[in-house]
Amino acid sequence: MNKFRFLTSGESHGICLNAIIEGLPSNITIDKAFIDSELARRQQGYGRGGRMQIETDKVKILSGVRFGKTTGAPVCLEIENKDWQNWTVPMSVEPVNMSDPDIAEAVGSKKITRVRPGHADLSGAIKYNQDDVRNILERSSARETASRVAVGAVAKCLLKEFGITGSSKVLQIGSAFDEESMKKEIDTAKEKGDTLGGSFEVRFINLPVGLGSFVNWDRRLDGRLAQALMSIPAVKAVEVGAGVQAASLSGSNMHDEIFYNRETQSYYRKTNNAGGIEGGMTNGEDVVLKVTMKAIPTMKQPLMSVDIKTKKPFQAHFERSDTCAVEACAVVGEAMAAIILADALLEKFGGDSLEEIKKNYNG
Ligand code: EPS
Repeated sequence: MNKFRFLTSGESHGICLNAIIEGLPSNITIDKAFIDSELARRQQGYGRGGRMQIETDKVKILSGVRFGKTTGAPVCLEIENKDWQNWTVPMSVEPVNMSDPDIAEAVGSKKITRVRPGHADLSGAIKYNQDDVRNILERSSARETASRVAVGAVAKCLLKEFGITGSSKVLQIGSAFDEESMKKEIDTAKEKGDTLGGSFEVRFINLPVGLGSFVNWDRRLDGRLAQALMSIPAVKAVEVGAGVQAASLSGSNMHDEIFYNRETQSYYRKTNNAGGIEGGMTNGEDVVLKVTMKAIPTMKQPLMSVDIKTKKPFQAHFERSDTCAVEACAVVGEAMAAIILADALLEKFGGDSLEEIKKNYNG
């Protein structure tokens, strides 16, 4: 069982987003302002759309924290959807009176039957037996990643107690590799009603040796990180260290030679093609991950698809969207990596209070 586990709930245009975290030890300092600043980072980035102008994501901590510190009880987080005010009728939890023409119009205008290629719409509608794709996209929307960033920020509060910190940077947008040409590509895509993907790096530093394990497949840290990062909507590839380049590197070029520093009494490497993970365990070097995100499937200039009601060809549905959300995705990537590293840290040094974990860690 995961030591640090969480569940999220909430729809993109529902009342709010939630998360419950379980397994947090007591006495961890939880900084609400820090969680909010992480949520604000997720909302930023060149090429975001109209929704981000409506929302100012802020966390409400509902349980598990007292006087700024965890008590060991589950931590419940809530993020309000400001846009909910505009969706009270079409997203009503209670049944609505469809014989009222105003209500029928409000609900009908938000009904979606023109599925978007590349999104969860069609498979989701078939799987959950829905004739209104709204019931699929409300939950499959990347809005859900706001919850994950809040949970990731809590995981970072735990990691910070051990000097472990994370960061990310955008590497590529479309075919552009520097900021100016990235912005230009986003502007051009926006003009055309198109969208763009890209890639980013996530890096964590100051990790102790031995998080994760080689003894069974599901304990390998690289596998766990890859799963967590692949679970972010629109992510199509995750690489560790040299990643796909490893295919063309010979053994002597790939592997990082090992040295010993007598002063600090620790092993080190001068290169990091392993990305900080050997044998499914941290080796003490930076954990370096590269994540590739596809272009967002909601497009102003939509692709051809089929209306699931009439089965006739139609252009896919467009409400509004981001042109590019790679910068936001990088913040979500940091959060997911932080969650896995917090889980692996608790697994190795586990205890019920911060003091107990520190004792094990220092040992
Ligand atoms: C998002 C909120 C969504 C989208 C976007 C991400 O809000 P809305 O649907 O109201 O515009 O802007 O999600 C997608 C485009 C998608 O395809 O999932 C957010 O909060 O990041």
